[in-house]
Order: sequence, then structure tokens, then C-alpha cells
Amino acid sequence: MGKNKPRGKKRVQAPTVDAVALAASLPQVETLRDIPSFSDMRIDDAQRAAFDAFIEQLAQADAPAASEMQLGCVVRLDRGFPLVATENSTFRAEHSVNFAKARGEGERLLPAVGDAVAVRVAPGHDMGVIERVLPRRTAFERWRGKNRGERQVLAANVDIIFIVQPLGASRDTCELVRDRIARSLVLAYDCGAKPVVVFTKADRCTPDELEETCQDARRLVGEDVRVIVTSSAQAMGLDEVRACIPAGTCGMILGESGAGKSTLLNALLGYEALATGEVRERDDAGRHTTVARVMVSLPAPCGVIADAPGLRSLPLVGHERGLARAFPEIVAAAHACRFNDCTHTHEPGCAVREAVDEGEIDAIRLEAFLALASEMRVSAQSLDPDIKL
Ligand SMILES: Nc1nc2c(ncn2[C@@H]2O[C@H](COP(=O)(O)OP(=O)(O)OP(=O)(O)O)[C@@H](O)[C@H]2O)c(=O)[nH]1
Ligand SMILES: [Mg+2]
Ligand SMILES: [Zn+2]
Repeated sequence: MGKNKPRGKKRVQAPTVDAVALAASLPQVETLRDIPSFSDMRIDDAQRAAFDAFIEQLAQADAPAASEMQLGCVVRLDRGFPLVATENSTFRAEHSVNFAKARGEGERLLPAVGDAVAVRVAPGHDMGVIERVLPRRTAFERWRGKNRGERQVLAANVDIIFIVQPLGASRDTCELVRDRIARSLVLAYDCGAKPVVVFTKADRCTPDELEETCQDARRLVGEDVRVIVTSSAQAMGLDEVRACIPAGTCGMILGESGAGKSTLLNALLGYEALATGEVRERDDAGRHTTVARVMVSLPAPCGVIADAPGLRSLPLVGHERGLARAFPEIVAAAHACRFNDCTHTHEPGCAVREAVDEGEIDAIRLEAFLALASEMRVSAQSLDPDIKL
């Protein structure tokens, strides 16, 4: 073993003294007042059926575990340790050793926050063991590492993704803001969730700046995506955010460190449930205050939202489906281009550029589409040199 120990192995091993000590140092369930309960989380028919089939399989094999298995939902991950809510209780759990066998694709199979799981609680134990991750309705995945990286699931079964972008940050040019929103939009659509753009810290900019930024964002995201302006400091825009997350739905907050994600969640909750941190004055960068993946249950009639650590980058690799869903009018127009490998930049007979000239497609949207499509072509090539795009 020694140096060749596979990455991530420690998290999937049977409990060790270290693991038990670590679990004991995590936030105690009794002290967390906003954890979603099992009934706050939506388990769908496919997940229930997969759970029943798993139990049936165990019962047929006469496995004693059949009677100890419960249906649960992962509602927090603290330093990799899941907190699972079942119909009867909420408790810490760890992964079964079986997860170690699924290496390679393993990271995607490990339980993420929001996952429906089959969890085993042996008599006399207060810690559960997650045996199965049940089929995911949606999975928000992010590419980690460079060329030979792997996909990491940040949250599962998420219905809505709040794309959080702070206002009034001097380092942010219009192009930077556009790029970040467009990128997040593609990732949200790729996972099958509905995106909503939420500007935070509106109190930091003038009405003119606000108007200009919002108009630009509205042009970029199109009519199907809501753009909400908030200021947690002034309790502004909170009801509009609440309206996007009805009871029974699950949202996730996506944004850079320091964007005001945890502050917004606290404002929605009405008390300081989550730690927040100062941003650096020089460049407005956050300090990665949030380190756990935490779900909180908003007061009725709202659903559940996952807070997450800020992400430094959002690389796009293999998110073509998301790109097509985010820019459907461009994909539709491209069918009429003269060349079927048209890049919509210089070719004659390009129906997409014609549609832009006629005002049917917004030039801002085409610009964003081309930049992201070209980035994805390059990343696909570097991943697999046999792909010729
Ligand atoms: N002026 C103003 N400041 C805000 C507002 N919302 C958040 N902030 C400040 O922005 C800083 C960062 O806020 P956080 O909520 O910790 O940011 P975060 O996105 O959760 O950051 P990470 O957890 O590091 O990813 C804090 O100093 C907040 O007080 C707002 O509406 N107006
Ligand atoms: Mg935070
Ligand atoms: Zn074209």
C-alpha cells in the first residue's frame, strides 16, 4: 500500500478509530435546527422501486441486512461524512466498503447531498452504513482537475439551481459576469435543473449600474430564466427567491466564494444558521467560509436549499446537452446553415448569423454560445485526442 494508496480510499473504508473520532467532532444533530426531515425531501417512484428491489434481493439471499435497511436521504456532508434523514430519525452514516469497488466511476456513485439512499442501521449502532445510492433524477456535476480529471457530483436530485452573482464588485467586468452566468446556466441545464439568476448585494451599487447589469443578464439568459435582484442586507428580493422554491422542491446555491450565498440563505431562514465570512477588500474575494455541503429547510411554504462551498472555476467538459438546452434557438437555427459543421463565425450561408442580423437571435447570446462551444471542443480534444471536432 504505502504511497500507492488509491485516492479517496480513506472515506470508503470500514470504520476506523480515526473515523469514529472524526464523526464525534462533527456538528451534533441535536444542535442543528434547520435540517430537512425525511418528509421535506422528495423520493420519487423510481427511487422507491429501486429500494424495494434491493430489499427483495437481500431477502432472497437470506441476508440479515434486509430487515435493517431503511430508505433515507443525505441532507448534509460534513468533511465527507453524510447525515442521513429517514422516516424515523436523522443520524450520521458512512459509506459501505462496496463503494471502494466502484473505482474510476466511483466518485460519481458516492453519496452526494440530496441523494436518496438505502442505509443500514444495525441494532445497537447509532451510526448507519449507506449501502446503495438510488437512481438520481438529476445530478449537478462538476469537472475536477485538468485534462485527466474526474466528475464530481456536488448535489443530487436538485430541481432548481440558483446562480448567485454579487453586484458592485469592482474586479468584475461585464464580460466576466456574463461568462460566469453563461457557464453556470449550461451546467444547470446539463443536470436537468431549472436555473434562476440571483444577483446579491444590490445595496452596493447605484440604480443605474443595477439596471445595466440586469438588462445585460436578461439578454444573456433569455426569457425562460428568471433574474432576481436581492440584498440580504436590506431584505430585498427575498420573497421572489422564495417563490422559486415551493415545498417539495430542492434547490442548490451556486456561486463563487464571497458571493453572499450563506448570507442569502440566512436571510431566507430568518436567523443566522450558517457561518458567513468577510470578503477581502482589495478584490472582493471570499475566504471559503462554507466547507460543508448543507441542506436547510426553509420555513413553509418553501422547500429545501443546499448551501455549498464557493467554486473557483466551472470548467465545461462534455456538457454539450446543457449547451443545447441553454441556447435552443441557436441550435434550431443551425439546422439551416449551408455546412453542417458550420462554426457560425465566417462561413457563407450561416443561418445563425443571418438570424442575428435580423434581430431574431440576440448577439450577446451567440457570442456566449460560441465561446463556450469552442472551449468544449478544445477540452474534448485534450481529453480524447481521437475526437476530431
Ligand atoms: N453589502 C452587502 N454585503 C453582503 C450581502 N450579502 C452578503 N454580504 C457580505 O459578503 C460577505 C460574504 O458572504 P458569505 O455569505 O459568507 O459568502 P458565501 O458565498 O457564502 O462564501 P463562501 O462560503 O466562502 O463560499 C460577508 O461579509 C457578507 O456580510 C449584502 O446583501 N450586502
Ligand atoms: Mg458560504
Ligand atoms: Zn452557421
